[in-house]
Amino acid sequence: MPTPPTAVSLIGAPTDIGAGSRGASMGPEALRVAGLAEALRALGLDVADRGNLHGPPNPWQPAHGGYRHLDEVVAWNRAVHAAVQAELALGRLPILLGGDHSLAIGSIGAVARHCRQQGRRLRVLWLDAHADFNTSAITPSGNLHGMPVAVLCGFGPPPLVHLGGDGPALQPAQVRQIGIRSVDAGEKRFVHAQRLEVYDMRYIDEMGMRATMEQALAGLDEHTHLHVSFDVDFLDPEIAPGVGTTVPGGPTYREAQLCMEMIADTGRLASLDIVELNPALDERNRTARVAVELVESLFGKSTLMREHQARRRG
Ligand code: EXY
Ligand code: MN
Ligand code: MN
Ligand code: MN
Repeated sequence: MPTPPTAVSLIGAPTDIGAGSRGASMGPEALRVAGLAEALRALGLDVADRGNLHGPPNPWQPAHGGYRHLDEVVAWNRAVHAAVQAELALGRLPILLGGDHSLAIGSIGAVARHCRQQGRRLRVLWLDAHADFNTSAITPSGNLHGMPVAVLCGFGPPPLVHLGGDGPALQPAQVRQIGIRSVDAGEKRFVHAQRLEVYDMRYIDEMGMRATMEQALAGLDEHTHLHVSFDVDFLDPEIAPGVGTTVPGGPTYREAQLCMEMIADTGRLASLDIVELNPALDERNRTARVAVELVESLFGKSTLMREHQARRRG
């Protein structure tokens, strides 16, 4: 059995700089209030909360040249990149507490650079209602939280594409997208052109979450660093109303939990983003609590019955 990670570091990035609505800046604190650190400690992990990063305020401006707040998004992502890189260098598993999903550019940029240095293979699981594969030419909004996968694959403004040094952070073949159900017209064409591996909700409905995850996780080995980018809007709005971009028809609680449990079973999880939680739109922090419960499953919390069944089977 692979060894699960034992030391994790929470990094707060309190900003909504890339989002289309305000409030994701309160995400890190809502996850803390929902008991994220305590829940992970209860699983036996060494948890360090590094506090919050700092960056520019949200000027709430319209798009220029196809992007909203590009300079500010670059500044926040530089801070995220440095913080994630520092934790990876310490041999700890970084957990980025967003903040909006544009911050995955810095987070995954640092992870990709670390993997190149260590000669490890990188697989990214993108759990999201959205493909986040827009560019300045096709975006309907200019919001950079709709573009991080494209940027990480080399399609975006140079200061973001080159945040981590040389070349794009990722190849499209390293990414698996799960839960997708809202993709813009131009974005859809670009997803096809770049041959992204997308397991959309239709696929999950027809094949089931188990078969979906078996395919998304196929080919991992002991040299693979598995990064999970968990956009909370992945979840059905019935269980997760506290996000800026709800899309009906997402995974149920149990489907999402099975997804997390199957990732945990690989023993390869090595870095994580929790993004797009918007406490201003939540109901008494219930979306934050659901996110914490699912992260517990991601780190190996399982039901007593499963252990019991395994023991009975011998
Ligand atoms: N595709 C839309 C856009 O680019 O504006 C909406 C993107 C929402 C992105 C959310 C965070 O995943
Ligand atoms: Mn997203
Ligand atoms: Mn999303
Ligand atoms: Mn580069």
